Amino acid sequence: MINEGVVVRATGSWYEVLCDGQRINCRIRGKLRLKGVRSTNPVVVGDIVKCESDANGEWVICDILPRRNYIIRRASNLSKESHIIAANIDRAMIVVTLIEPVTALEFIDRFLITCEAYKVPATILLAKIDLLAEAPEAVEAFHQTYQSAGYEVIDISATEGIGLERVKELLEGNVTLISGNSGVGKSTLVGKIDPTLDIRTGEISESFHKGKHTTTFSTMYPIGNNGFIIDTPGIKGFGLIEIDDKELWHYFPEMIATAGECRFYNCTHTHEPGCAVTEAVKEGKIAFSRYESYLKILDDDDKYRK
Ligand SMILES: Nc1nc2c(ncn2[C@@H]2O[C@H](COP(=O)(O)OP(=O)(O)OP(=O)(O)O)[C@@H](O)[C@H]2O)c(=O)[nH]1
Ligand SMILES: [Mg+2]
Ligand SMILES: [Zn+2]
Repeated sequence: MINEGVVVRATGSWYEVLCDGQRINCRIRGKLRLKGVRSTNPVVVGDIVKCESDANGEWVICDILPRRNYIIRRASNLSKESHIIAANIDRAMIVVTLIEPVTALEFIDRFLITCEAYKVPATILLAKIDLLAEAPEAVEAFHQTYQSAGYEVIDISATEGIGLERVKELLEGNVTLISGNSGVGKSTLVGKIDPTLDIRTGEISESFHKGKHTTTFSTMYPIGNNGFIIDTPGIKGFGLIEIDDKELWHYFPEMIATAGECRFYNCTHTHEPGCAVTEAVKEGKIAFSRYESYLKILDDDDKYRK
């Protein structure tokens, strides 16, 4: 018997597949590991798979249907292997915090570049906004940076229930990936959106002000009437993969909007005279931190950085 379904939980050794409302625990066939993208995880949450039961009634995943899209990163700077965070998603929400912990802007930019490259709409959730009452300028500057780049930034506090209505609106009818550093409050948010879910959340370490990697496996939960939300383990670095230096600026929406005015059609927006992008940076129309990320990533052969 063969069933088709969506992978809703992936632990690396077994997979939970949702087939016609039924949850089936599956393993994967050895040879599946060899096919396709070289990645540390051959089957990921969001994958549409075929599974079959063997003579003993054990289920195995025997095929993965082509992915509509996915979010991929280099797993670490030492390894050449890639890690696919999730597949077949309608939107990625990157959860970021300005304190407890501090999310690096370059990390955000690398994540957004990957979303652009794989045509996944991205929304930024500025989380733990309750901790930022004393820092309205920092919040305003953050909004300015990313809204001028073309992204929606939603201020949220999962613990205080701020900003959740807009998040729920975006979730409706979609498969949404929730990603970000450890400890930014991804699982707390998912648990707040659907309090019937039993989701473990963690603390922030007192000495390092970082998360403790509480969520260890990616899980997709049904949400609202017709949506799904994917809670993922916190990630440290975001190494870019399959993104060419020459094309890098195509993944900055604000550069795309400006580059038509550059004097040279093949402008790299680094040193050329008559470059409209560098001009827009000088005028403050393009955020300096975004341009800085562009230059750093161009400079970084390995494309890996925190
Ligand atoms: N002040 C404040 N704290 C929050 C908020 N949301 C979450 N936290 C706290 O942040 C800590 C980490 O929350 P988690 O939801 O476990 O974070 P996570 O992003 O899922 O972390 P990983 O699973 O390790 O990736 C917990 O102590 C939460 O109580 C918020 O809106 N405001
Ligand atoms: Mg978590
Ligand atoms: Zn230019």
